[in-house]
Amino acid sequence: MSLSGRLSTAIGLFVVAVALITWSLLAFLHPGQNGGYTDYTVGHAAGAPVNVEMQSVGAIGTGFGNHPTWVSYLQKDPTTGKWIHDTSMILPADTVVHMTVLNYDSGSPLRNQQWGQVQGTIGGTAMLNGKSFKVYNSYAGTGVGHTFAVPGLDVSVPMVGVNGNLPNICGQAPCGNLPHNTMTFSFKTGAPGSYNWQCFVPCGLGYLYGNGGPMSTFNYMGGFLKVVA
Ligand SMILES: [Cu+2]
Repeated sequence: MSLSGRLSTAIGLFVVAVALITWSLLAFLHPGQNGGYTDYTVGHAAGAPVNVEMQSVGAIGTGFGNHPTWVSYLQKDPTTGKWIHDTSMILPADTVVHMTVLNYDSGSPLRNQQWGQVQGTIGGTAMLNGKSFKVYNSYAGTGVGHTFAVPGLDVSVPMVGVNGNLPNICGQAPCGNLPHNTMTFSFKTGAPGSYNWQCFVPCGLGYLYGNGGPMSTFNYMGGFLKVVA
């Protein structure tokens, strides 16, 4: 190969290497599809409540990243209405948040019965398919799959599982009309700050005590609420 040929090959390879490094750095710094936070403050009128819709699934599938078998939450983009693999949000302070979580995952008896209690919501209750409840007994019924808990706001709500023996359990998000339980509840964001939210049910199957993998990876079983003035 001529000198100019070798030189252009070397330059070409160098450009590819730089592009790959930049891409992996950006992917590492911004794991979410929207840069890690979905913004509910755009066009928000002061005092108006905010609606957040999420879904929890037993397996995220191949459309949302590198771990198709992991359990995960997803969030509905309030602008496009599309399900995105992004579990963090920017919310206005001192604002009522109406949460709707569609849980498509099966459940099991809880290791800690405290996780079956609804805490910190407005009225101290949540709705399971339209019926109000304060405590879910995970030894009866279909068990609990996950929790949506914000320790900094004392909020915790169990996500009641679907019957795992159903033939049409969702195997890949987003799950559409497949069997699910609809959990609705409301809470107030309070003062500006960064509040983590997480699932406390050790649902990371195949990981040490169920607490690795999706339980300890951004955008799966937890995220952040960035509350702004
Ligand atoms: Cu979980």
